[in-house]
Amino acid sequence: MAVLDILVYPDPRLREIAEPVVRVDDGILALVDDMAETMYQAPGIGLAAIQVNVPQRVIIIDVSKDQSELRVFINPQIVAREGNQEIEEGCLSVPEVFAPVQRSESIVVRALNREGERFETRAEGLLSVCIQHEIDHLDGKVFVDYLSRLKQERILKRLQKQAKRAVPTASAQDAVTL
Ligand code: GNR
Ligand code: NI
Repeated sequence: MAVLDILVYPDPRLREIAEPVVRVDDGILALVDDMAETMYQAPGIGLAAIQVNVPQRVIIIDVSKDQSELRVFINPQIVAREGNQEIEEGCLSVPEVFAPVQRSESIVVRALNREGERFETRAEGLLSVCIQHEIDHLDGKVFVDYLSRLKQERILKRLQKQAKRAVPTASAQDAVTL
């Protein structure tokens, strides 16, 4: 098991469309384990493989209070949706930024589990939001895409400042003085 690096917006690799998993093999299971360790230590309630630079259609979610209900969705598809809800979203790839986003209230998801078997489940509330947020990642989308251009520009500026704070390397300093 390993904690993986999480790509940070606006990294262009977050714009890739993830490929369907062809076979749920040991490599995919090892990826799921590493993703879980990465999500729990962040800490976050969801993670898409693309966020750790693996462009495959794998997402994990745990919305429990005590990190006891890991859910794994491989090749997830939303097959039904109903209603609307808006909650304040955050993203491990957009650190320290939170904003309300409109999503479907209740969804039905079809996916493969860790055994490679097909299953279907209904989700509402936070779980439903999280699944929609993660599937967006697989399609190269980030929650800030739903915000106004003004908010997107503010977020980009904030992340640029954060990056300078976090990594005061020679190259980052050069970029400022150019
Ligand atoms: O940790 C996360 N919290 C969260 C809160 C509200 C709506 C969605 C999320 S998902 C996010 C983890 C993440 O970035 N997943 O891609
Ligand atoms: Ni996210």
